[in-house]
Amino acid sequence: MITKPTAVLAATLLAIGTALAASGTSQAASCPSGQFCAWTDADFGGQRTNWSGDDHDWEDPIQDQDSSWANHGISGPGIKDHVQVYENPGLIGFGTVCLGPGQEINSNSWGNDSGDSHTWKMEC
Ligand SMILES: [Ca+2]
Repeated sequence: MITKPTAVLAATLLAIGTALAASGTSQAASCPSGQFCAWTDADFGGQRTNWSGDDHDWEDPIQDQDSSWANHGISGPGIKDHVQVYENPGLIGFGTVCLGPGQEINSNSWGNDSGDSHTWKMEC
């Protein structure tokens, strides 16, 4: 009576995990696992820059040229898995785009050509 529902639950969790893995592989943007990526053109086009950590002073070609973004960072409890981009170096000024784990933004008029720094954080 106990093992059967547990087995069903386990099977359900396994199915959810498989579905998540499947959706992960179907992401539009080409960005390495564990990294935050930004492109100079919308729709993940142009030149890509990618980071595994923070960068408080973006350089060419991505500085003030970012037009699409993807967060392929590792997610989990206690992990800084969100990415906040700022309009100025040093994580100051307005935030432009903020991405949750796995989120991809193919264009954003507010954040377009504005980024100068970013940091990984717990939430947006
Ligand atoms: Ca651009």
